[in-house]
Amino acid sequence: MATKYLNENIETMPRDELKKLQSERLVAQVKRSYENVQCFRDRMDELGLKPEDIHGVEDLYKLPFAYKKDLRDYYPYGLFAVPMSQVKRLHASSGTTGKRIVVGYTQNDLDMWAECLARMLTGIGVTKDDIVQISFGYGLFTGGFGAHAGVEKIGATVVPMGSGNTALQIQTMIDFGVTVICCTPSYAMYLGEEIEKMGVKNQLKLKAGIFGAEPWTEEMRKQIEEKLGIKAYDIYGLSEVLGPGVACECEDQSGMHVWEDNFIVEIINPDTGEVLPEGSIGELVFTSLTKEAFPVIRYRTRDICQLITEPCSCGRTHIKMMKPQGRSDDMLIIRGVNVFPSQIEEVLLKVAGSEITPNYQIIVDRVNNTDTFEVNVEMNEDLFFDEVKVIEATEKKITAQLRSTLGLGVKVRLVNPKSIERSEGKAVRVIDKRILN
Ligand code: DLL
Repeated sequence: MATKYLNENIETMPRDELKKLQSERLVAQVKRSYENVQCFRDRMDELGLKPEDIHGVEDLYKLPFAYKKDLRDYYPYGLFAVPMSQVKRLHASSGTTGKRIVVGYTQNDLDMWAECLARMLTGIGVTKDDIVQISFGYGLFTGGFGAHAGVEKIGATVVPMGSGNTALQIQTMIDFGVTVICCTPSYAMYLGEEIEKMGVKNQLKLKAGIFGAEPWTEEMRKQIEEKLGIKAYDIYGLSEVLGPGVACECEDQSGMHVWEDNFIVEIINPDTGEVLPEGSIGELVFTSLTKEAFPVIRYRTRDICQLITEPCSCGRTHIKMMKPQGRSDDMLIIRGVNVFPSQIEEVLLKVAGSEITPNYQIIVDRVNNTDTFEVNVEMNEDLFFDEVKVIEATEKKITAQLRSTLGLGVKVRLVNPKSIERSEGKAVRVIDKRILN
């Protein structure tokens, strides 16, 4: 089958032209950010840099980094580069200390986002004759609405299902003749298992799936493809840079093309900030070239990854990123939801500070291909000697608050005082038993 492009000129643009386009856009973006974003201007000034010093991609390394913490420090709109009257949409995600981070989009940003997704959909053979079920969460999370706009752009039929209610998800796929499914890879595995249990695989019309928002392995890809009888494609993105669609797989399934007309990607040493040579493993750093409302320059993703520069069989010239291998910070991704241990600690202390000790442990595992999430917390002596129903009520109180803060189901267990193993160095707060290779 011949490769299909949504925007052939851009997707197959020779690399030297692409670099020229990036350079022009970078110069303009730096100037706009300098003029409109105080934090960026201050950092440039500190380095003695002026927008005129940036002539193109070759000067990128001179620019200051941006961090997730900045989004918290300038919460909610301090990093926006346009007046709110031009911001058409807001999305949000977890921040490092529990405070949400907020990102905004102008109409042009939303159009660019839809195009990124539409390029992927077209590239993997999705057309207006397809029926696409979106089982990413809708709402402040970027997954649902992000994918939705791409599907609408190519004129396919969108089924805006949202997450949860597995039986209804499967019934919908069968009844509506769904041909493409979008969700997290762990949820795809779960759907596959339920479909097997129900014995309804032969009633499905699925041919492809688009999965992302959390790390997954080639082994998981194989299993999902088998269980659902589809081809499974990877999609990467993060709220700060866009949402899903910053990088997308093509038919070749050999890495995700970063849409380099909209983003510059670098790999750096996470400890020193030094830019690493082609092919190295390090931290992904993105610069958005066309984003208007919320531009980021040299944004440190904390995702550890490798880029591939070899030409792709699909003919696209845009660089590919491999599956991210992990993160250089303590962010956990549980059932697609970003969770920081500090968020959990904050809730524990706030709701039950007088009944518990500050010793807790987060245990994450993957059972039947679904992430499990438990928090064990030590009671203090007073609670320990109290009635069982008081202990249960405390457990319930913590569970409810954690659920509502994280937007994620969790099992909380109050354990005996001094029963959580003490460590000699840093406290081991997180036990992540999921094995990702
Ligand atoms: O997860 C956006 C998204 C939605 C991507 C739907 C793909 C599909 P955030 O909630 O801001 O945004 O989380 C971003 O999730 O820095 C990675 O650590 C991780 N991540 C996202 N996609 C992948 C992927 C969305 N394909 C964080 N593989 C990122 C591995 C991924 N990790």
